[in-house]
Amino acid sequence: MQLSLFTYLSLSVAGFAAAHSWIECTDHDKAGALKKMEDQAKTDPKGLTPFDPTVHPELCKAWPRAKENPGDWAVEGRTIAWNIDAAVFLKDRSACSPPQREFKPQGPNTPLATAKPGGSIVLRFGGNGHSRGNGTGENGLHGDPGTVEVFWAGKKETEIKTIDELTDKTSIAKAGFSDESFALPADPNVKDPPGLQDKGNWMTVKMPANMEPGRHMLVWLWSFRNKPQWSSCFDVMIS
Ligand SMILES: [Cu+2]
Repeated sequence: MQLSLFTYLSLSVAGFAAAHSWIECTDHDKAGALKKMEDQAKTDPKGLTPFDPTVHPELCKAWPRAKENPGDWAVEGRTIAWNIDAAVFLKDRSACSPPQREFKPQGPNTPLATAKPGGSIVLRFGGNGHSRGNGTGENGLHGDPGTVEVFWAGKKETEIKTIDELTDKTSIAKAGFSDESFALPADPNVKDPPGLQDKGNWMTVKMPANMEPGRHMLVWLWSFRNKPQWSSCFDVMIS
């Protein structure tokens, strides 16, 4: 089972349909990152030496489960990122990757996000070359970059365990994958890497006003080709 999942993931990541993304930060300084990215775009409009938020951990104030600071992007893509489509193929309906399936206290270098009820957090994930539809269509061709959605079980210290719990009832926020994306170059006809650089993608999520103080588990889901594809799991401490 492990071997076949690994094989499936390897094929999926190595193949031309390798659309993948995961949450790398749960409280990101989007304004600070945009300033750096826009400054860089002025001197390099083709985006040949793009600003990459993954090498600026100082812009991140809170972290998802099992994330190291700063962490290894290539390793995280195989461990933290959860390939729901591949798992479903193998009859595994887990909502989270193995290292994100339970809450473990996070150290001072990777604290949880904090918010007030009704307040917002800014999630950051990599567009990873897919913000203009590269690899998100049928058979790995160009398509709609899809949607991102966040789910909450409705109570503190309560886990969402399976994808069957990712429903309209548990959804607290939904947006387009590229709604808050900063991609270079500005020319929308450039749809593919290496010409397209899109490491700066965000999703601003408003916490439900009825969240009680305490730790709340949330699931982020990226869907394209009209089905769930990738998820990340994290916690928010409500004050
Ligand atoms: Cu990808």
